[in-house]
Amino acid sequence: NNKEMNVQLSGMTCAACATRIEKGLNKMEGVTSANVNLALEKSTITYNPEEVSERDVKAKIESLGYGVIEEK
Ligand code: 9UX
Repeated sequence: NNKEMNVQLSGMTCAACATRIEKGLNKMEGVTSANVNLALEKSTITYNPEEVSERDVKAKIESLGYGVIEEK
């Protein structure tokens, strides 16, 4: 069963940034959909937890050069 996660982002400065993150996440094994809202600096990612973890997804965002805001 797929799960959904919401990640608050930082570091996006243009619309292409949002697209870069979406493309990067969408090509990960186990990610079924990734949507980034530039204005809200939020992303919603649907993934299969048997194939990829929340931590992997966040690490990918960081490897693309953007920040992940940890919620408390
Ligand atoms: Mo353009 Mo957004 O280089 O980083 S994609 S500002």
